[in-house]
Amino acid sequence: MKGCIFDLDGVIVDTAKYHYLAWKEIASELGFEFTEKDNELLKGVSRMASLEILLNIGGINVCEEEKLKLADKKNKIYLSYITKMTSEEVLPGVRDFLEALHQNGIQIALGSASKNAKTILKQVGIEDMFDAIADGTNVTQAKPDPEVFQKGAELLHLPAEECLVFEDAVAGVEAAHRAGMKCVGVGKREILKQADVVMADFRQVKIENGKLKING
Ligand code: B16
Ligand code: MG
Repeated sequence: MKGCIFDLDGVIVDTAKYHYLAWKEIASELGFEFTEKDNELLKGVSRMASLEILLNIGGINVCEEEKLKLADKKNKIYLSYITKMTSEEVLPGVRDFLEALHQNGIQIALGSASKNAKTILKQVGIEDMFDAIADGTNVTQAKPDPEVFQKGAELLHLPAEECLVFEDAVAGVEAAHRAGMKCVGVGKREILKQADVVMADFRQVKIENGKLKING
């Protein structure tokens, strides 16, 4: 393994709560309730696909122009939250693990659907730890399509079999496998059934003698 590719939301930071607050505000303006359970459906899904799901939940039809306006409005609300994030919001064990990878000469890439990925990494102070960024700005196909992880490997100049993916979403695990990469699920085994190994968080992983050791 020469490279690690990380999903962002749910793996490095918990931005799902900010996506939720922003979509909830949009739903409320449109006159319906959007619950935390509904929000689970949006994890790892692109912004426009998320909006389609939201409108479907509310049983609302709007024209394409209005959809773009709503997505833009949601993003402005979301940005108002993420621009207040602090370095303390990097999830437990992540920073130490990124440093360990760096010390062991293992390359690091991001593989996220978000168009705000760089803003978030910068905001929490870990942007410099990434050798490459594949995100919603340089990838068009959403997970479970493998494009985002293929792009990450390409930017690291590594073949797929040399890369390991860290993902919290079922669609992300599938995307990693379709890219020909092994995948560590971050979260619950009951949900991430297809992952090669599952761990609760990054306090469960270390590097010993150049090899990854996971207490899954
Ligand atoms: P944006 P990930 C995903 O991030 C989120 O899980 C998903 O809820 C969001 O809609 C998507 O990014 C797009 O985000 O509106 O910032 O472009 O898990 O792929 O890192
Ligand atoms: Mg995620």
